[in-house]
Amino acid sequence: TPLVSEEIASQPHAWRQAAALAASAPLPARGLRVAVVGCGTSWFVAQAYAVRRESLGHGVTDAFAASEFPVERDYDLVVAISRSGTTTEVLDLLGTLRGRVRTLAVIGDPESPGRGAADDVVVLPFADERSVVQTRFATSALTLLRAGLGDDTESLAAAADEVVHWPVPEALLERTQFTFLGRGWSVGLAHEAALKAREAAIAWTESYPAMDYRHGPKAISDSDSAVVFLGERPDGLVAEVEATGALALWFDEDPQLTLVRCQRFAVEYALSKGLDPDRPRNLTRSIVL
Ligand code: F1P
Repeated sequence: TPLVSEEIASQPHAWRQAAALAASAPLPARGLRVAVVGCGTSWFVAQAYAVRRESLGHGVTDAFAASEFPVERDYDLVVAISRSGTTTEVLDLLGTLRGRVRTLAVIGDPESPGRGAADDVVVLPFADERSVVQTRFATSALTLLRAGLGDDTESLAAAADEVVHWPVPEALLERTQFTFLGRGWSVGLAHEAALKAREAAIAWTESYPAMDYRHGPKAISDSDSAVVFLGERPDGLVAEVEATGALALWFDEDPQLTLVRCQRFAVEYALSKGLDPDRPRNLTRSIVL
């Protein structure tokens, strides 16, 4: 069994541990103007959380790739997410912000420089991973943050017990191009789903806000494509996807659970192509420049 499969399967347990930390962790208080930053997977988690927090009425929340943070903009708190706690752009930004704005780091590795880089830190050592491809840390960080917003993370973990063993349909594995669509806070999850299959399986994947599929991305869709919806499906869009010949797939559940299915897909697709999802091409566990 690939290592990443074990990490995927262990998510419900890790989510419960992450949620248990939420009550005592220095998570963003209601009403603060918050920016959330990260790189790669961690940036996509930042995007999902930002939209979730703001849409639940907890306050203005923006997400940025750590390299693109507008340092002159006024925030009350900057939250940096990094599994490794070593990613250069994240550490550089936290250094720049020191003394200028309050910062919180959410990291996986307690021994990393990320630990001392921010004013506050939450460490999720139980969610840290040996794999290059992130799965469990990303969803556990999101679960911690969502628990802080009052989301029902216990139901989520209970539902995930089954989803982590989802048998990926053959009809999906037969396709060669994959588009992931989200709405609201699941847009970030769609980007993360697409990244998983790119990293683990060198797959041609794209991701968009669902409504934007109509504005160009549709042109590449045909009977070799699959379109996976994370979250809400805009009226008429499934029919529009199917009219191109593409397979449309969706699940009526919390989009975080659909992301887990997409992680499962990434691993199974890699294996079906004879690739080792634990050894993704050209990637390392963290990017230190
Ligand atoms: C961020 C990250 C991962 C990506 C790759 C390189 O790491 O970009 O998202 O999958 O492995 O590193 P981190 O800052 O969360 O450790």
